[in-house]
Amino acid sequence: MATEKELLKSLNDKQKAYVDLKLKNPKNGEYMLGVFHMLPGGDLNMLQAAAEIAAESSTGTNFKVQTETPFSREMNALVYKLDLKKDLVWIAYPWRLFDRIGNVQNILTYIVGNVLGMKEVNALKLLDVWFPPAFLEQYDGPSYTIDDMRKYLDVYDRPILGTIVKPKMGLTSAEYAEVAYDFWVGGGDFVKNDEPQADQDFCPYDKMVKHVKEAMDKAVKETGKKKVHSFNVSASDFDTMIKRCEMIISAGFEPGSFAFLIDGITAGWMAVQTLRRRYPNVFIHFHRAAHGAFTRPENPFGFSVLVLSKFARLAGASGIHTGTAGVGKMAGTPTEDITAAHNILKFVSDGHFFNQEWAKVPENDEDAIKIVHEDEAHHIILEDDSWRGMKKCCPIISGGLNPTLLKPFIDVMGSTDFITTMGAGCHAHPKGTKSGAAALVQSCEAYLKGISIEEYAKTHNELKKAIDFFSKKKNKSVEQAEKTESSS
Ligand code: CAP
Ligand code: MG
Ligand code: MG
Repeated sequence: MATEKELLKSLNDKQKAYVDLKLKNPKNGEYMLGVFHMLPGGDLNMLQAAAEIAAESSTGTNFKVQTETPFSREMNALVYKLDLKKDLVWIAYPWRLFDRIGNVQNILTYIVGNVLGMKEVNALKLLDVWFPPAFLEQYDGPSYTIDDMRKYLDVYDRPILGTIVKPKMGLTSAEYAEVAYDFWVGGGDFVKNDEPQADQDFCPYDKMVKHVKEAMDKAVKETGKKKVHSFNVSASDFDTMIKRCEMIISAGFEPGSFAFLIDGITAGWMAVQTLRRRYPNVFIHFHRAAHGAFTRPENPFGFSVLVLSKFARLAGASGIHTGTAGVGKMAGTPTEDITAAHNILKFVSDGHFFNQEWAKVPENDEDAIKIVHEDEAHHIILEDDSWRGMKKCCPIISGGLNPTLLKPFIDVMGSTDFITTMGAGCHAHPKGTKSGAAALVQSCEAYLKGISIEEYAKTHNELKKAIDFFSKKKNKSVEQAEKTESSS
């Protein structure tokens, strides 16, 4: 294996300008940092390929150009570390490169844009990122958080229990609202549209909103409990997205009783940040459909669930789906999904390569440091009421969960500070949605009492039926996947 010295000697003039393996203190505040798994393409070695990536993701192109200036060179991204055994590359990005009004779309266009298509690499996956404190100040971060939702629902010290209405599509607006009503009266807190819900002729958006309002009013009256509905406001264009938001607000939902769901990958980061900036008092629910194209472990190009989740917090999502750590139906591993969940929840947390502080906490501020390290505060309010930290973004845990899997997931997560949304896990219950919701509530009660669900099911029939049904009929495709995984 070539030494760093030999690798350095192999660089051409242009590549040399994008490498500094002696970069003093990359965490000096000038750089956003990234770590990639990378395999060089063509006949390039690791350092040559990494330099090409740093060039393309900052100021360069495939040749050194005559039009460079001393200042443009200061904006060069720099390869500052290599791990040749693990095929890892560390790159420092002068963050003045980025759109200064806090623009996530712009950053991703640089660091996982063209570079994913370059012939100079045979693999390029962004595994972790680090944001310097002053950089964080440019970004909104979440405004309305799960803490606000807990206050509204009066639900503490347990997950917020939710569902996705199923079938995924095909119900009329009245039928849709009926399912939501059944879940709420069954004891559930939170109902979401599924990620493709929009304005379909069999379920017109305005009628869906109207029927959900009636269903919610009825459920709140009957249960005496507040309820929340997360409406998918993703649309073909911003005007339509905003129109849908305004339709919900003018339908008379009280603040706190509704969230805006956005398909952040397919609708885009501009949509996420538009919603955050226009509706700071609404829970912005980031659904990540299509993230697998970038994040699946077997995909050599893209970025990790951790990276996606950190940028979602930066963009101001109140919550994002972070995966069930292999407990549910989607591909995902505990390390990846749980690291992501902790990184968006906590104030200070370890990533795969970086320990991220989501705030500028001056060394001498003993009180602030005490709050941060003691109660994992997610924001510090200064005397002048300005934020000095980025609030939490909550994990939304979905994908193939059912009441028998709630505790196994909590055990892996190590916290109940999340929203869970179970679709089939509720509506496939042999006794229907209301019982499915009751079974979810009972499985949560059992957890909180420290009783096994089997024990609790002896006196809770809906849970018993759920255990009989879901334990036996484990999702065939998951079983198959597990079999192939274990045999490979
Ligand atoms: C779950 C779900 C969610 C996925 C998203 C679905 O339904 O509504 O969109 O969970 O995956 O459409 O599959 P089920 P993730 O509860 O019936 O599985 O949370 O991993 O982003
Ligand atoms: Mg700020
Ligand atoms: Mg869905």
